[in-house]
Amino acid sequence: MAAGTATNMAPRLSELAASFSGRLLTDPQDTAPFLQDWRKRWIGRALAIAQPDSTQDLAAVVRWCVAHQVPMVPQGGNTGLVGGSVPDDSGRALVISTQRMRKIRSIDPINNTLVAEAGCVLETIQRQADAADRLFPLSLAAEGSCTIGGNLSTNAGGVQVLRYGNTRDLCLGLEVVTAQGEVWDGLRGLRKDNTGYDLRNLFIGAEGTLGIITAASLKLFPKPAAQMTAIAALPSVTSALQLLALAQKHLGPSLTAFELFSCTCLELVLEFIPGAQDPLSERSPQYVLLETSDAESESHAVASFERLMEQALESGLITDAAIASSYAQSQALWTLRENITEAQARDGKNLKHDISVPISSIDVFVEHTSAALESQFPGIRMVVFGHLGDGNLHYNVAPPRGVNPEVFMNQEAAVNAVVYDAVEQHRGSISAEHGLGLLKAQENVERKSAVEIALMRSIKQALDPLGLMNPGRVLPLLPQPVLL
Ligand code: FAD
Ligand code: 2HG
Ligand code: ZN
Repeated sequence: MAAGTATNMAPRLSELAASFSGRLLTDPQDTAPFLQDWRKRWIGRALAIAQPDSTQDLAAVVRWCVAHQVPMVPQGGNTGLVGGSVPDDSGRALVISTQRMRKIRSIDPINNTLVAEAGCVLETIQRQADAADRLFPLSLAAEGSCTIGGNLSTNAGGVQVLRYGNTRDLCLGLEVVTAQGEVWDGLRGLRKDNTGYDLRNLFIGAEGTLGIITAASLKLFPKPAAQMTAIAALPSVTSALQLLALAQKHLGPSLTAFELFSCTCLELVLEFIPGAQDPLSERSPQYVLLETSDAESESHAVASFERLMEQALESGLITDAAIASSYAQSQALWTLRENITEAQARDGKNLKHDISVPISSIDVFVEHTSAALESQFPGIRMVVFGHLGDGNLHYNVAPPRGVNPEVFMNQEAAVNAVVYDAVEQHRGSISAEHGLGLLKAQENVERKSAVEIALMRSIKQALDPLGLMNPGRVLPLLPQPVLL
């Protein structure tokens, strides 16, 4: 069934269309992009796509869904990687897209805050902050399409968490449409507020399962005086950890990014991303892309960065390095890191594991897990990269060359068991920054304590008693009682 073709819903849809001023998409050509995720792993169906124009408009849509018991799937830029933003294939849900709610409501350079509507694209927020001589530091490869509502709902990480924290740390207040269709105005720009339970932090990272974020008050920061970017070649992940400690000693809080990627990742980018170039003369097992954002001056940035790189070379921690001497060169280095996801998508099907373990355990984790996978799945290709400074790796794996990708994908549960058992042994997390969505909801329940899951279920029950908000995401659906 294509969107909007459920005949018994047709009169109701016209009632919905009349109840709000935004757009309602029902033509299959218009709805198709909203029904498939970025990875093309999940393709669903929906009653329609509602695109409200304002908070009150969105609240009216939610109230209509409540009245008619229609499940809702909030959607921002649809760049999520865990299947949270697309409906299931029942065709019963309404996708509520924030794409028409894109206003920057205010910027306060003294309070260092910016209030944005949920559908604002991250890059637009970065630009507006920049125009006000401030920095909004959230940065990820999908920033040209993902929205702040989606970033908050997944508590996105990205490449500057090391210095500025994840999205949760960048938010001071929220406006939310509740699962009942009421508007909660929690858009406070306060750095101190101890007035009871922290509702804002419940909605952040909830992946649209508790309510719909409609606007946010975001923290701004001073712009750095100068930035330096470099890529370093290293013999091992252990050397990368030692380089991290050295960089933190030399640069302190000026170290804003510390990203690890393997030779396999680099080679994928060189193969699939036109214009990508290796700046170093020889291949190396591992690479680190590091960036410093200096508050003082360009000369201070250059001096401290060069001292660090010299010492790292002299001590043999790194075998080679290229330091960008212009913005264009810095962008070219970032291309190698930021395009790994795209290159992997072009390479074909793969299994993603967005995991975190204590930073100090990362080398042991990689060594043991890779050995276990290689022995169980000969020829498996490890595509390991990520935010080393946060203890967060994208421990992705691709089928052995020549193996039918479908056959490999059928082994997903067995591959996941190896990776997630290792994560558990290190008291790590099976989802560091992408969320649970559909992909990991069941795995999470199986690996967390009964106490923790019961607490999560009681929060869900309290805020969304009808279970209409993004059902089955974060918490798997419970079996329905059989009516005799
Ligand atoms: P969507 O994909 O539309 O939705 C994501 C989830 O949030 C869904 O569950 C949806 O229902 C819910 N949601 C969306 N909007 C709202 C709202 N207003 N209210 C309530 N719920 C809502 N993620 C990282 O953390 N770090 C990275 O470095 C990173 N890099 C990426 C690189 C690429 C190339 C791609 C494709 C993705 C990357 N991601 C990364 C994942 C993704 O971009 C983030 O999860 C992002 O935060 C999703 O934003 P979105 O607007 O696209 O949300
Ligand atoms: C990144 O860090 C993203 O580039 C995407 O989080 C990771 O493709 C992935 O698995
Ligand atoms: Zn990431």
